[in-house]
This record gives sequence, structure tokens and C-alpha cells, in this order.
Amino acid sequence: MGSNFPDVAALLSDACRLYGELFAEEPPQVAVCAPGRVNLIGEHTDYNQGFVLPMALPLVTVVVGGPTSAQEVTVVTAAKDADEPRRVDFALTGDGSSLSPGLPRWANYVKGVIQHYRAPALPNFRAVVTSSVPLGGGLSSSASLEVAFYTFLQKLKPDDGEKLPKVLACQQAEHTHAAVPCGIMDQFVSVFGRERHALLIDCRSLEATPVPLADPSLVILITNSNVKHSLTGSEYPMRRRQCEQAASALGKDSLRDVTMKELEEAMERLDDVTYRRARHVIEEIERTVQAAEALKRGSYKKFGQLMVESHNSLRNLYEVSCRELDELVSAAMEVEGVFGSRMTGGGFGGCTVTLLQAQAIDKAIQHIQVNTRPC
Ligand code: GAF
Repeated sequence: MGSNFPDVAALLSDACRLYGELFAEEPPQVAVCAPGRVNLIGEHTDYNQGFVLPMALPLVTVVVGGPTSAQEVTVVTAAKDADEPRRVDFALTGDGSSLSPGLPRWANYVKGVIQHYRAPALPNFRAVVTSSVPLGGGLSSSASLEVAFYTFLQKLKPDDGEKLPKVLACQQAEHTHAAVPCGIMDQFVSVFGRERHALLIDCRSLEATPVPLADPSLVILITNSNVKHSLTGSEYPMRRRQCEQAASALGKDSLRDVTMKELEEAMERLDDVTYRRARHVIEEIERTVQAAEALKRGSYKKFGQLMVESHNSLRNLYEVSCRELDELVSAAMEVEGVFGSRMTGGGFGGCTVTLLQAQAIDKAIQHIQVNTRPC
């Protein structure tokens, strides 16, 4: 991870300083954090009940604060590139309308988490948020905010502490308050992620297998296209709908249950777009299982090959890449010592992830910088 990102201690100290300046009381009583994630492979498979292979990042969202005797909740974000008001005040009591989604948009994640929090009668509170997860960068800034906030609420008014309901509540917050019908991956890995491991998540059974990622000769490079992605537009929900339509046309509950043979046999009954969306998902689920096996065996070449296949499929069949992401992947693949590269996350901008030999890292960064057009 590049050293220009503040570490948790720096984020925490910024948050505490801002809290002191704004509320001029004692130091915050509660401080929590939750990570963003990078998905190594398995894209747009989670809402099709398939497999994903993400890892939690050292980029995190920090929330500090505590209960207040004031009549309202106040939350302030210090997230650097927020183009909206950084402060929001709302009441927890009354008809609940103050928790409806609205402006500023970032606060919808907070309101959604409060709405779906499973221990009622929260006290009013004040909180300050800082984060090193780039907003709209495809590294799950929203899931890290949801999970950090849920953890904050757990400190104010403990629930039963169960992790899976926490994941599901944060996912619900995104559905109801950010209008993104996301799968489970981002919130799941933010809660269950383990240091130096990726997680192979079966998004049907919700079982997760940690896959070690501690080889010092290996580096995972994340490159930001700086094209801001937003999944609240029509494209993400449309992809999800197209997958559901494809599964239903094939008489199955989800594309997880469809084989390539069945898809080929049904080809004439499906329009071209539906066929291509379904094909991406079916093949990507298989690729993800193979990739996890390759990683366990230390077959980085195989893993890299699967990453590139995944990117090409996301570009050509699922149509969620963009010029900037394609250029980043092509430039990375020109460097000796790079095993594979692909877009990561929902797409339409955001980041790429590249697997490479540690000794090739400087050359790779330089080559990518020189050979891609800044957006
Ligand atoms: C976004 C969603 F939030 C995830 O659930 C997942 O679908 C991902 O896009 C695509 O793999 O991050």
C-alpha cells in the first residue's frame, strides 16, 4: 500500500482533533474502524449466489464519538473529497422520517445503518468520520462506512454481537438508503476479513474460507483510474435484473445453478445481451474457484491468467469496464514480473488490481504512469 495514505493512527488522531474542535468537550469515548476491500476475482457473482475472492485493505474508515445530552444526532465527515455539507443533524425519535434518505448523500449510509441496527433505543450521539478509503474508487468506501458505523452503534448500545446479522444489516442499509441492490461481498469482507488473507466467500451458503496471502515475493498493486464510479445509476441494478431474467428464462433460481452446457443449449431462446451477461457470471464463478485453488498452490501464473480472463469478460460480455481501466490493465500486463491485472469492484471507473513479483513493483508503477493517459 502506498505510503501516501494515512494509517489508522493518523486517521484516529485527525478524527479526535476535529471532534475536540467541534464539540469542545472531553475526548470521544468511542473509537472504531472498518476496512475497505479489494476484490481479487469474482466480479458481479455475489448477487448471483456465486463465489468471490476479496481481501480487506489497510485503508479504513474511522468513527469516533459518544453519547450526548443534546436532542439530536450530529455526524461530521472529514472525508477529503466530499462535495457536500460535511455535517448532518437529525432526530432519532419522532415519525422516523428524519432517517429517510436525502442529502447529504454520504449521510444516507449512516441513517441506513441506524435504521437497520438491531438494538433499539439508541441514545443521541455525536460522531466524526475520517477515512483513507478513496470515495467512489471501487474499494468499498461505503461498506467500510456502514460497518464502522454499525460497530460504533454496538459500542453505544450493544446488540448480541453476532457478525453475520451485522453484515446483512449493513447490506440492507445500502439497499434501502443508497438505492444500490448490492450483493453481500463488500460488507462481508469488511466484517470478516483477516490480515494477510483473502477470503473465498460462497455467497450462497455464506461460508468463507481464508486463503493465505503472505508470500513476501508477491505484491498486490491497486491503481486508481480516478474515474469516479457510482453504482446508484441504472447500470448496476440493470445488470442484476438481467441476471435474474437469465436465470428465470433457464428455469433456475440463480445463475449459480446454470452450467455453460445448459446456457449453450438455451442460446436460441435468449437475446444476445442476456446470453452474454449470463455467460460472464457462469464462467466467472468457475474462474474464482480455480483462482483460489491456484493461490493456495502458489500458481501465480495461473492466477494471473484467470485475472486477465476475468477483465476481458467484464469488458466484452458484462460491459462494465471503461477506457481508463482497460488502459491500466494493458499497461500493467506489459511489465515483466506481472502475473495478471483486472478491474476490481462494480466497474464504470474505480480501480484495477494487479498481481506481481515484489521485485517488479517500481518498474510497474513507473510504466503504468508513463503509459496511461490521466483522466
Ligand atoms: C459492488 C457491489 F457492492 C458488490 O456487492 C459486488 O456486486 C460488486 O460491485 C461487483 O462484484 O462493489
